[in-house]
Amino acid sequence: MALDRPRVLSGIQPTSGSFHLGNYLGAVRQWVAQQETHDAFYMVVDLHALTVVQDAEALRANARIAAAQLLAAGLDPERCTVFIQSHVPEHAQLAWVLNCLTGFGEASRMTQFKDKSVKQGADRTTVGLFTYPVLMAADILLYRSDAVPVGGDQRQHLELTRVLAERFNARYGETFTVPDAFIVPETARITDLQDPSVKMSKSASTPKGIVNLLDEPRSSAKKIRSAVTDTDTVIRYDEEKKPGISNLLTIYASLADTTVAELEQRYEGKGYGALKTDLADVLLDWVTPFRDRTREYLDDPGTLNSILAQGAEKARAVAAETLALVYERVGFLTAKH
Ligand code: AQP
Repeated sequence: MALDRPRVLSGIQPTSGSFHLGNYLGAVRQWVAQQETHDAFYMVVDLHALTVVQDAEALRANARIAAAQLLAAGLDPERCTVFIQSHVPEHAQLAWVLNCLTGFGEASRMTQFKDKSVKQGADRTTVGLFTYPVLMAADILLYRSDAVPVGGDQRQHLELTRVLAERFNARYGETFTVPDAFIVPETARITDLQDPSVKMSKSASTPKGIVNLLDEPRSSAKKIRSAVTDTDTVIRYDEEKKPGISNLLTIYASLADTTVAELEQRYEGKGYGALKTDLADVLLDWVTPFRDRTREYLDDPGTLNSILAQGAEKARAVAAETLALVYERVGFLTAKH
């Protein structure tokens, strides 16, 4: 990996057995593209997953399944670094330092926390969920990432990361790179197939509203065919008036590597049924080999383990260097003192 390339880092939670279409189109697809142009670090964020109750065996299994899906999606360990967050202890160590730099009010304003904690109730909401964005800032700043490819729901967390980097730099001297969010506007928010006013999400979507990549492909195709649209008949992108059709056009354009404008032209005079049937087929053709490749990685734990061990080693080399500098800057006793 060329050293002069800008650096990217991003992560995905192993909170359910399968990624969904929003995770793939909003984030992972960009990761695959950026391994060609960037010095790229991608991780399965199991520390973040612990912010909600997890069964230990299920979490372990899901971390492997998540890593296998990243490889199946096209991440190549020769071109990027793929690792498991808990294999690099520096994430939690830097998070503590950043926690002590974050205002309580500042953290309280994170909308994702507010939404989730209201839904769960105060007693079931962990302090870990509250400080989740600070851990995310640590993830990013440890690698001095220039850019962070994420879906639109992470924009506020990225803003906090930038604020913390600038605050640390101002207080202790230039240490962190202030990263930019890399959000592809077209796919920043894939919506629920049954309620296109909300984002597709593993915690909030109904089973019919979410396409899980590892589900039986025919059942996913069926979900596309029964997606909620509107009473109009024209196939046109209009997020406000036609959110359901617009979501399907976004998914279609992205999976088929074409543009929404081209699809609008192609489907002029045709009904919603034709668009849905064709998109269901496109999804089927993409997701079937994806599932097979994921299965192959899971059936070969030796290879998967060795990819993740190598990834952790490469990640730690970078993370340890940053943490050592941070410890020195904040005034901890080190071997030098
Ligand atoms: N619907 C979406 N559209 C576009 N991007 C999305 N992402 C998630 N949902 C959409 C992006 O996927 C990446 C990994 O997400 P995550 O594992 O951190 O989980 P998340 O964002 O918490 O995903 P969910 O499904 O929304 O989980 P819950 O319901 O638990 O909150 C991120 O880059 C995210 O932006």
